[in-house]
Amino acid sequence: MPTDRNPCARRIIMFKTILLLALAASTAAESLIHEEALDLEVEVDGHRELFALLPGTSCPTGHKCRTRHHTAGVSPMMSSLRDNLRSPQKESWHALNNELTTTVESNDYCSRRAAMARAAGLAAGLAIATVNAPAYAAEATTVKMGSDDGQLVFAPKDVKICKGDSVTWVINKAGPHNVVFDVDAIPSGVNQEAISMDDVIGDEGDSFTMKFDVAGSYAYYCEPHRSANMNGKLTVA
Ligand code: CU1
Repeated sequence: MPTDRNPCARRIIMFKTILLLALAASTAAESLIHEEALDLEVEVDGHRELFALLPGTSCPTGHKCRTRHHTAGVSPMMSSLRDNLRSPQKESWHALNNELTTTVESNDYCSRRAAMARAAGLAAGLAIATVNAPAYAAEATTVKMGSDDGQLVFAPKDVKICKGDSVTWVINKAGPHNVVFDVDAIPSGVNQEAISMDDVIGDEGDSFTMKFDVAGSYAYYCEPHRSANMNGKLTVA
C-alpha cells in the first residue's frame, strides 16, 4: 500500500482495498464480458483516482473518463459484481452506481466514502438495509494525549472527520489529561458539556470516545495543560 501521509487519500485507498477484498470473495466465476465500460478519472487531494463505472454508464459531464476494454477471463470489478448480485440487490447496485456517479461529481469526500463503504458492503453480500444503516460507513479516529516523546500536545492536533464518525482520545504520555471543548468555538446548538469530559484520565491506554453528528469546527483543550497550550482542533464535514 502506498505510504501516503494524506489521511483522506489513505482512507480512500483503504476503502478501495476493502472493496477489492470483498470482490475477491464474492466473484465466484469469471464471466466473459465484451461490453465496453468507462473508468472515471477523479482528482482527490491532488491524487488521480480511477473509479470504475458500470457498463452503459456515460461519463459525467465535465469529467475525464478512460475506456476500459473487457477481455475474456478478466472481469472488471463493477460488472462482475453486478453479474454476481441477485435480485433485488441488483437494483440496489444500480441505485448505488448512480449515487457514486453523483457523489463523484460533487467531489465530496464524506459522501464518496459512504458510497464506497456501501459498495463494499453490497459486494460482501450484506443487505441494503444494513449498508444503508447510518453507522455502517462510520469510522473511528484516534488522537494521542501526549506525544511519544512526552510533549504536552494532542497528536494529531488537527483532525478532520465525517459527520457520524467518532474520535477516541487515548492517554499516551505525560497525563493526566482531558478533553474540554471551547464553548465559544463549537457549532451553535451543540451542548459543550455533553461532548466534553467531566474528569481527567491518566493511565496509559485510558480513553474517551465521542461521536460527532453536527458538522462544523470544534476547538478543544486539555484543562490541566491549557496554559501549556495543549489544544486541538476537530473539523466535522
Ligand atoms: Cu494534558
